[in-house]
Amino acid sequence: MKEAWKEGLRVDRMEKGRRWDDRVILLLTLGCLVGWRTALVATPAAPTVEKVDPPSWWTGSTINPVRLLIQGHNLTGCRAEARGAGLRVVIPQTAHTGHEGQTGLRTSANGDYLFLDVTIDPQAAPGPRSIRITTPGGVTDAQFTIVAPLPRIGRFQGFSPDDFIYELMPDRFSDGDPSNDDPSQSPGMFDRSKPRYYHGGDFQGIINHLSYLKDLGATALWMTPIYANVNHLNERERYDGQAITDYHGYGAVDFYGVEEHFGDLTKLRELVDDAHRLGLTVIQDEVANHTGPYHPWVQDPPTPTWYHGTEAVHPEETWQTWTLIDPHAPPELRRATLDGWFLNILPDLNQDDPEVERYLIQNTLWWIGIAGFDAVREDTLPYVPRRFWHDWMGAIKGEFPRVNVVGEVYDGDPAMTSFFQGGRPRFDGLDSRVDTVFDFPLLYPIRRAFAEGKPLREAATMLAHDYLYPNPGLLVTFIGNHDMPRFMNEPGASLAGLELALTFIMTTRGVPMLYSGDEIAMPGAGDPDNRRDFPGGWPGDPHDAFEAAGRTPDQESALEHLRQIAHLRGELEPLRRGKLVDLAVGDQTYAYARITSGASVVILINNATTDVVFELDSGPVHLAEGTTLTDRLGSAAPLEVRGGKIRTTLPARSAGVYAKN
Ligand SMILES: [Ca+2]
Ligand SMILES: [Ca+2]
Ligand SMILES: [Ca+2]
Repeated sequence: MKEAWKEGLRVDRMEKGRRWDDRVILLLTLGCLVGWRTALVATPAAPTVEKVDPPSWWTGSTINPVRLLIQGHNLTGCRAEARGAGLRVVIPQTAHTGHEGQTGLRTSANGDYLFLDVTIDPQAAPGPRSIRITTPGGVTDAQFTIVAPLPRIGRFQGFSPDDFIYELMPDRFSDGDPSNDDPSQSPGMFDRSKPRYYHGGDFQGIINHLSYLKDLGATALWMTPIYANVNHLNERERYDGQAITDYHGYGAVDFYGVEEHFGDLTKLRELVDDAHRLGLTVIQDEVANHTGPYHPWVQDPPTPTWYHGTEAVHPEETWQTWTLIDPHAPPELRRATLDGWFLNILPDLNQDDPEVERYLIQNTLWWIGIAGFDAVREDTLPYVPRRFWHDWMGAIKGEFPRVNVVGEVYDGDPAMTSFFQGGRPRFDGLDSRVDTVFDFPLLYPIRRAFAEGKPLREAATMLAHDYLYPNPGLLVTFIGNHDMPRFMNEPGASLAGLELALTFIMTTRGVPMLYSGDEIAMPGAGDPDNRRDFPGGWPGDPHDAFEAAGRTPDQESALEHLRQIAHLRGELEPLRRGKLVDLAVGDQTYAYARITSGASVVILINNATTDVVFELDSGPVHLAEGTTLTDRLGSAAPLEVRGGKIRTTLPARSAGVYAKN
């Protein structure tokens, strides 16, 4: 009641203000007529609103009030009132460096940004609302929508070791809607002959092939970012003198927008819903470290400390990530790594500015809550202060307890990567609370052993470092991603080696991830050659690798192997949840088991170019004398426990995955 009374008063004041404005205009007009030309200078310009971030929020959220960042012009000294039931404007409480008008509302010094909190009544009916903004110069409305929360069943599920993640780049997977290949608001950026231009892949193309992913055995989908990218060529980042496009999505110009080359928010939600119907979870790729060089904030930041520096004056990224885990490093030594601009181009956000922190936290929750995502893949994790991740994770878990996060720590040293996995406080007293990271340290021995033919022992000895991680079982294992040459491009790579590498990540601990194209042994050097279009994803493609009939014998062999091992992993619980037990490690041999309370699976890998005899003590596997295990991949001879031993011969470059029938 009290608030309604206040709102009534505000309306009354506003109406008075408007009548006053009308009189000013009349006087000024008269003034002009009699030659008072200087009076025109005093005319306050009318306020305008161009954008409201976030544009919507749901009832019953842990975030209430919601902080709005309203972008427009001439907002200084404004009053604001919500119009429509269930929404109230409240004065933000946190400290802020901007101008504070007599109304208590804070704007940027130039009047282009207004920070506003709105409280959403838990009982509010979904639908559009507006916020009336009044200044001496006039009145305008900012649009905001109250939405109903998405039903939780089948959404916000997180991923687990039960999952197998398929990574794809939306622009390079499949073009399901040629009408968005060359959109009217961003023309001239589509050219399939240019590796750094848009190629036309989109959400519809992914929707069309969800059943392909399901058939492959994938249970989770990670798409590289779908934020809106700049609508013209990127002239700042050039290769061989040529401008590029930001088709990859890691240079957002609007964290609340969807890239129109891929589709719109409605189509994205259709994709997520369709994936959920098939039992696939969806992982959103997010970037909190930086924006694209053309983000409007770069020329007009909402606060003076929005970025680390300006386009003209800023630290350059020095990649000294060791300073971040060094207990002896003072903050000054870490600054260039935490605050630096990647490539000297990508504007580095300042998460120590409370408004930036609030913006980024709400942005993450908004995407999850509006689109129904299940998990987040977070880009460039080390380059953002750990205190931010701690707070950000707390907000995610508070709203969506099962949603989890995998962070990118692009480093081969487990002493580095493990530092960033949450679960325990580190020397700085902070627990990042980030659920997990990618297993880059295991990637390199996998590449060396299975592609180059170097000792497989390196992979086993890398796993010995698992003690460094709070939760090694949730590490995301992989044989390649969109940022490195393809597995098949390594010197010495072969189909047999690829299949062994896939067998290994599907049977060791962790959550296996596959980068689109590796299932058909796609070749490709570094970026951008590692981002070729998936064959068959475009109308008129000469071969359709989505269908068995369109695959070459090598493509079919690799894909069928992956399909078999992925489905076997789904069938045999120990491969997903079992304790990893090392049985024997040789230079080119590795024998291990995955053991649950009820079952064991034994995995033997021979990476040598000759046949090898395995003789193992069966004790650690708890198998009774006379037990027979058969190779569920179907090529090796059965194993029998005799005299407490398992003895078998494996042909060159082969593996067996043995379980009781
Ligand atoms: Ca398209
Ligand atoms: Ca765009
Ligand atoms: Ca940074």
